[in-house]
Amino acid sequence: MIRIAVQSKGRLNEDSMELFSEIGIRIDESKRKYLSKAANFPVELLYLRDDDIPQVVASGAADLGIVGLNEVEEKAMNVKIVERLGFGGCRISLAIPKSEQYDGPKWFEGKRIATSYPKILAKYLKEQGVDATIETITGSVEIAPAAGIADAIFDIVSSGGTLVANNLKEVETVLRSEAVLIGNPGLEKDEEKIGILKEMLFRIESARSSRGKKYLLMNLPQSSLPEAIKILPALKSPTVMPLAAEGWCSLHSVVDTSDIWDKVRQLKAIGAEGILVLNLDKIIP
Ligand code: PRT
Ligand code: ZN
Repeated sequence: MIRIAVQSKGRLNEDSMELFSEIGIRIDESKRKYLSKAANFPVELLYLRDDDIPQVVASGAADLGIVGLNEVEEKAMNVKIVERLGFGGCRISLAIPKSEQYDGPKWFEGKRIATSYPKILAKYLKEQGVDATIETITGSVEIAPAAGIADAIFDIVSSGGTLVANNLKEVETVLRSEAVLIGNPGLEKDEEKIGILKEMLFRIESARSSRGKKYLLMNLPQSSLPEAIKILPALKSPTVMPLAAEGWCSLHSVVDTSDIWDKVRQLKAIGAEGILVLNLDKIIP
C-alpha cells in the first residue's frame, strides 16, 4: 500500500482526482473521509491543505504527494520530485503598479514587497543583489500596493487578469510552476512501494502520450497507399488492412489533434473515403 497526499479542495484537487481516474485508480469520492482507499489499486489518499503536503511527504506520513512546484520550493523540505504532471500551470512573478517606470530588478532596492512566498523571493533577491523588505501575508496579496502595505507584490500569476484588475503589471517571472508528484526519499528502500510507484508512472506515461492525439481510420484505394503513408507519420508505420472490395484497403493511424483537418483534406484529395476520427484513450508503448 502506498499513501498519497492530495489537496482536499482548491485548484489542484479536481485535476489530481482526474489523473487517478485516467490511470484506472478508482476512488469513491462520495464516501470520502480524510483518508480514502482506492477500490482496485494498493493506494490510499490523504486529503490535506496544499501547504502541508511537502512536510507530510518529507516526514513519511505520506509516501507521495501531488502539489504545486511553488509550494515544494517554498517549503524547501527533503522531498524528491518524481514527475511533472502537466496541470496547475502558473508562474510566480514580481508585479508593480502600472504607472511605475521599470528599469530592471534594481527597481526593488529599498522597496517593500508583499508575498506568500518569502523563501523563494528572498533567494531571488539575493541572487540579484537587491536589498528589499519582504512583507509576508497569506492572502489577497494583490491588494497590498493599493492598501499601502507594500510597493510591489510577488505572487502567482496565471491569466494575468488579477494583476490587471488591481492596476499592476508583471515585471519579472521568477519561477514557472505546475503540479508535481513528490516522494519521500526513503521510498527508494521499499521494494513493494517502488513496484506500485513504477506501475503508476507507467500508466501516467501511457495516458499522457495519448493526449492531443486522435485515431484516424479510412478506406483508401490501394494505389494511393504510398502517398497516404507519406501524409501519416504513424507510431511506427500505419496499419493497413485489405477490404472485401477489390483494389481498396482500410488504413489506420494516430494523428495529432492539431493536424487533423489538414490531414483529412490531403487524404480526401488522394481518394480516401469513410474517414473516421476517434478519441484515443491510451497508448501503451
Ligand atoms: O486550501 P489550500 O491551502 O489547499 O489551497 P490554496 O488556496 O493555498 O491554493 P489554491 O487552491 O488556490 O492553489 C493551489 C495551487 O494551484 C497553487 O499552489 C499553484 O501551484 C496552482 N495554481 C495555478 C494557482 C493558480 N494557477 C492561480 N491562478 N494558484 C493560485 N492562483 C491564484 C493567484 O494566487 C492569484 O490570486 O489566482 C490568481 C491569479 O490568477 P490570474 O489568472 O488572474 O492571473
Ligand atoms: Zn494553500
